Amino acid sequence: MNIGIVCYPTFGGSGVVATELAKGLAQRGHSVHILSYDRPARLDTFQTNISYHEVNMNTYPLFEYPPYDLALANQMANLIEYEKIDVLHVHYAIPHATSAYLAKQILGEKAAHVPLITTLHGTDITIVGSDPSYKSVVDFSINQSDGVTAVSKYLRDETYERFDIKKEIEVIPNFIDLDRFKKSNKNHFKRAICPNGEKVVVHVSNFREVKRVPEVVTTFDYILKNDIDAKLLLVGDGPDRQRAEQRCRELGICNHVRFLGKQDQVEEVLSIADLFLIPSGSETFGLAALEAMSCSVPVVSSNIGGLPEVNIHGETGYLCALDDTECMGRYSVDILSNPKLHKRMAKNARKRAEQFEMSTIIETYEEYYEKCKKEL
Ligand code: GMT
Repeated sequence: MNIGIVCYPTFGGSGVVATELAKGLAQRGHSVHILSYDRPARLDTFQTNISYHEVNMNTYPLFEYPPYDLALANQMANLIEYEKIDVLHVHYAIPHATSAYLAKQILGEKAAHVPLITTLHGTDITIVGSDPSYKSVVDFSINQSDGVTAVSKYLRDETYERFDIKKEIEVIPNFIDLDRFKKSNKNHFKRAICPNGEKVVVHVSNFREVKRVPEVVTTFDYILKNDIDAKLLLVGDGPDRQRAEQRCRELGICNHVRFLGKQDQVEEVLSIADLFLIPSGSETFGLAALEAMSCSVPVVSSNIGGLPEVNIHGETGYLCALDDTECMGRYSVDILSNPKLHKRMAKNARKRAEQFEMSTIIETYEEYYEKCKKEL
């Protein structure tokens, strides 16, 4: 098939999933065209059957807000007309599903055979999409899609709850490359960071408020106060970094915390991790948790959103009520101080990750594309 994939280029989950899907489809012989305003972070190597199309936007003095949605729709129409794509798959509803609808309207009959598939990822529904300033447009655009998928059961149910959706939403979960995300020997790295054999606690995110990074620091402080010699590695960057740094200073634990910034090879950091913390206030799936689990790292998380569909309480880690840093701290101490428990959970975490194996989920997308094409 000739497939158009539209996504955000950032380190955020939807861009990562879209790019990994594009790479997986290309490896299976499809031609893939990626459309975005910048090169996606995970599109880091040349692949013969992937073409990247950057959305060109000429600004004009009149525009206080350059109309990206229109430039995107224009380029989507070109993709359908000249690259002859068979399927247009957009990741994140805003504005991608709306621009895609417009592109199809522009082409009329010429685009009638091309299904528009929208994959919902999270904040496009739970936060931004539900904002009254976008809600009607999101509602309309989802209903105009020929196929709609959500990355978890939670997100599917939440979408039905918040919007007036007449379409059937198919749950196709996020996936993981088990060969890339596996525990590998990084002893030199571990020795450099933890010269005294300290335990390693890791958090990876885009440091948005919803990720509760200061709470990661508070939980880590509980771990230290309970006599666990440990280091906290924080991977990523974003709006809450300063608040997290401030929390370290207030607690006087800055010498135990390393801010590593954005990293391309997260699996290397995860390879030396003993525990992964993800106390998010909203999380429709939690791809970061799945990446950690695939590297055999037990997870302590909040019990909200799609996280319980990934992290199984008492098996792959523990779940705590939102904002309960004491509960997260207690469970973290349990795991870090009990080698037998740690070993069992690490093994279970990897086993659980195997259920989200990449090629199986990519096949599910292929079947879904075929189904949507047939139904047109
Ligand atoms: O988490 C973010 O801030 C990024 C966001 C995105 O849309 O790029 O991630 C969402 O999609 C990911 C991939 O499907 C999910 O794993 C994340 O749980 C979800 N984030 C939220 O719901 C906050």
